Amino acid sequence: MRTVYSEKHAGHAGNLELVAGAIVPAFEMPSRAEFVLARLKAVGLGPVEAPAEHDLSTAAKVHRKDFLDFLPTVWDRWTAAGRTGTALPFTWPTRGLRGDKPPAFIDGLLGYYSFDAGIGFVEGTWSAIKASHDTALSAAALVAGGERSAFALCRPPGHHAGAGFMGGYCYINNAAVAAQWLRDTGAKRVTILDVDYHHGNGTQEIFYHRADVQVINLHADPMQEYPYFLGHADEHGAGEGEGFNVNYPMPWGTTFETWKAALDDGCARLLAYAPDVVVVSLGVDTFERDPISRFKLTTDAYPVIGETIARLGLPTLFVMEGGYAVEEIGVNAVGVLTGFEGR
Ligand code: SP5
Ligand code: ZN
Repeated sequence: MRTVYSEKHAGHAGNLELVAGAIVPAFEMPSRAEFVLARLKAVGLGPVEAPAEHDLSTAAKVHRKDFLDFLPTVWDRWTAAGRTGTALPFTWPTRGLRGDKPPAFIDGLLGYYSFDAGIGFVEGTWSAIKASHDTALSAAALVAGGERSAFALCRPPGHHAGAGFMGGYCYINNAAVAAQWLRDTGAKRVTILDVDYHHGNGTQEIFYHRADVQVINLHADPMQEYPYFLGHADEHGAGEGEGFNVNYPMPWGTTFETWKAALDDGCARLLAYAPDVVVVSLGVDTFERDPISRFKLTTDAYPVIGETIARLGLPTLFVMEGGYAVEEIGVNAVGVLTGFEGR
């Protein structure tokens, strides 16, 4: 399997986040991608190539234009305000406030275009976001070009980013942009299968009213877990998208046995939809020792996930999302890929 990877992710470093009442180094850190890269080289998964540059025209079909225009300006606006360190939001337009009027100053804009504080910016953040987007599109092009599968080693991740907002370490929704591009280049139907521990709220929002992209999400129950405000079982799409969004919320402590039953059910829903291509939002924060998560999957589960996805018999694009047990992220993520390849 060919991997697309950009070293530019490394400029998105030294980020901070609020966890349990303290500001700490962000769990989403550069070493994550480096451990995955080292592991796929160690097992000889296949060639690793840099992405080509892609413009934002496909991203503009799944994200709002004003949001995409804002992202590259964050760091300049932050430094123009005399700031250093990490650009972070602290106020959001929730119920009772206006969500239709972006303010002018950077502090207000950061809140307007996000839903949480897990989206710090440093000087290299935009370049990493753009490279991650390019990585997803270049890997999608491999699949569209006839490869059975490809791996987009994206960092930062994407599935929490919605049409007009970032959040949860995510800025541009890489999997959504890839799915849109696959649609535009000939796929009639695309399924996004999101196996990250957290609900992919951004992906759900982007495609909620569409019938051409099925979205299947396996995740921790939002009654207990981040992102809290989306991901319930009764969210099944609306309008033309009715029936094409499928959620499998599961409680803290879920083991692979329960999780695998949800995956099998999701795979049956996927096959009934008969997509031309599958995009897997590949998070491995379901791992038992993930520092921010509470599922109980063990390392030997990941190859089984890969085998199960391979049995769908469809061209498959893997897009890296979460996973914060840094030492094990490589073994677990690459375990899915080698499992897919049947070795
Ligand atoms: C892509 C992705 O996996 N994003 C996840 C963002 C999660 N952000 C909120 C994390 C809340 C952590 N709370 C648990 C603290 C345990 N010490
Ligand atoms: Zn996650």
